[in-house]
Amino acid sequence: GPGRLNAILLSLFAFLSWSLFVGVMLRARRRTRPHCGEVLVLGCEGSGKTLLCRQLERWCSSAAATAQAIDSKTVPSVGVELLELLHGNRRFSVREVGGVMQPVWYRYFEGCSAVVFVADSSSAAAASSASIEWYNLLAARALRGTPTLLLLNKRDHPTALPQPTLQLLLRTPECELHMRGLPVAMLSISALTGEGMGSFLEWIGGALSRASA
Ligand SMILES: Nc1nc2c(ncn2[C@@H]2O[C@H](COP(=O)(O)OP(=O)(O)O)[C@@H](O)[C@H]2O)c(=O)[nH]1
Ligand SMILES: [Mg+2]
Repeated sequence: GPGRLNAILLSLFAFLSWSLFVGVMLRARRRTRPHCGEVLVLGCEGSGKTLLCRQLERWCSSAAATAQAIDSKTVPSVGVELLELLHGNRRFSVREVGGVMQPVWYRYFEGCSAVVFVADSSSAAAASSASIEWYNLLAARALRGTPTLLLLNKRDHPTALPQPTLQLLLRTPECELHMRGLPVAMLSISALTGEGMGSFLEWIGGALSRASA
């Protein structure tokens, strides 16, 4: 009868408005997810910062991580580039500051929750330049207590230096000794193939939660 039809329509209406309400709430929650901080990406020119950021963007997109290659043609970045990313339930930003801006890197120290230094490991010359900047960075007083990561990039490269040579050039064992007690870590990665990105994102997650704790 008409009573039954009314009841069906009423429950249909109730169901639709409930789903609308839930949808709006979920969306609002997503939007108001707290910002967890900023990851500062530094490194010499051509070390792979821009490609790394592109890789990060891809890993953080909803399309999830695929083994598919990304466009490796990058344009040397002048100045500063800022990315807003969402990974898991973390919203954070990534700031790339170009190698030519090295004299003003320190200006960005205060606003960041974590520092990533990208080192090109594809040649002895590149690794040596990286080593100098890396040690300057470690000496920066403003970064005391900030989680800092040394990323050995371009591990896929045909001329990538063997690990022992790299350790010698970057003096990583000494660095560990010297920096004992400081939150310094090291990871091997390829911004081109995405190798090591999982561990890198894990490190970012840990650093951001430490910073917000
Ligand atoms: N083989 C290889 N090439 C890379 C890798 N990362 C960056 N490159 C290349 O190195 C060059 C400089 O990279 P870019 O991201 O612009 O360096 P940036 O100046 O630090 O931003 C580009 O031609 C990249 O495609 C990597 O992991 N492996
Ligand atoms: Mg760049």
